Amino acid sequence: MARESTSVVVVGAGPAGLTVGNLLRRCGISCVVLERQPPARVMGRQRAGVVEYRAVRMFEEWGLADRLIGDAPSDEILEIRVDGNSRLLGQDEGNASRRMILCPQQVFVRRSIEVFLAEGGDLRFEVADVALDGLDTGRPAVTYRDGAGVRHEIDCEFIAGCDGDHGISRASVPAGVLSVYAYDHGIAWLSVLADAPPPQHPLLAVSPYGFAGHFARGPQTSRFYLQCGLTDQVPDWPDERVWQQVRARLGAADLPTGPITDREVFRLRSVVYDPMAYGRLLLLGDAAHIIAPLGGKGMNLALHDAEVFVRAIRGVVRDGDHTALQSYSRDCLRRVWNYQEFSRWLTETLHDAGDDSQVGPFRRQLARARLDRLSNSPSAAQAFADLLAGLA
Ligand code: RFL
Repeated sequence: MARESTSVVVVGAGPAGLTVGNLLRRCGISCVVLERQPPARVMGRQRAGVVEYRAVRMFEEWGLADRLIGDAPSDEILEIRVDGNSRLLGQDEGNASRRMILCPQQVFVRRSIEVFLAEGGDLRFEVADVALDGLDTGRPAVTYRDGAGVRHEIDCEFIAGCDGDHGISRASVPAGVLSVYAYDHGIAWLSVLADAPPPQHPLLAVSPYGFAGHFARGPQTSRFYLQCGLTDQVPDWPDERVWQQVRARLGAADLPTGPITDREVFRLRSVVYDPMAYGRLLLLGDAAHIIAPLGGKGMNLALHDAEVFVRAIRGVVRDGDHTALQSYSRDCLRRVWNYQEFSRWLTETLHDAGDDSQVGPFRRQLARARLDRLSNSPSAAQAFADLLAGLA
């Protein structure tokens, strides 16, 4: 057994873990990042596509914005299309600086890894059998087996559990410690990745056939989301049906199509674990909460948790001040619940306003009134833009 020691062991090299690693290095605090997958797998995962304005400002403050998201295209306009009629949100002066950075998650992750390694960061891929010990003691430890089968033990002051929804970190917390708030939205989506031109602006569409979304994932790559039946499976959605429904729901009969490279069906769900900590283990990102995709907040919450975590650890390690550590969970959860509410509001509005077979005509009209308010009331539009930017 190889034994070593560091200040923080970070479990998982997704957006949360890599951001923790990069910010800790800027504070001069030692850390080791452990990742179960090989580099190609981690850098190839196509998921989120938008870095919110709040996170852009955060990276600017840490001197990392140029290297992580500097040349990514940006947009300050969101299009909501209702029955084929376009409404552009965020055009007025006040919002122009609050741009959304259109940076695919895999690009953000690749750049985060490059920055971390270039600055001498310790990132170990393909670790197996990760286990966390002594979480309720002052000196916890993480054990794992490397690619050659050698067992390692790293003792540390803190563990950052950044290993996603199915990781080992949250599973290491004794039963009954965490309260679980789970919600099934009763909605399923087909997610399609295609080599097809991206939309002019991020696009959300309401139609009698159900919700559709169209987002950029690269210069010639698009992600489409289509509301589908709760029991649908991927084989229910051959290419022809996908494109027919995309065109009908977007009200764009001549929308260019392209080869579909990935397709999956999933149910919209939201979960929050409280508190986001147990002893010396702190949970971050998807390990602590899952949020429904509308609003684009999953990756952005992971980035927020990472900064709150690093400021808390810096307080303890550099200044012996435990104040921020004690309020870590509370500080993160305030934003988590704020975004859960925003995401739920947007999910309900965009689905209820379209196909009313589930919710009935009264709820459909309410949802349409909310969408009208976004177009007609500058203060409602401003509140929406603030939430989208992460400033509310
Ligand atoms: P991640 O990205 O899941 O990273 C966790 C990492 O931990 C590793 N791991 C382990 N490593 C060591 N030992 C173990 N025992 C381990 N177990 C797991 C994993 O290999 C992985 O590398 O979590 P993190 O960092 O918290 O980041 C969260 C975000 O990835 C997630 O919230 C977003 O992708 C959610 N999401 C979206 N978020 C947005 O903000 N905007 C979007 O438009 C958006 N679209 C999406 C999404 C998520 C999706 N899926 C499938 C989950 C679209 C999709 C399709």
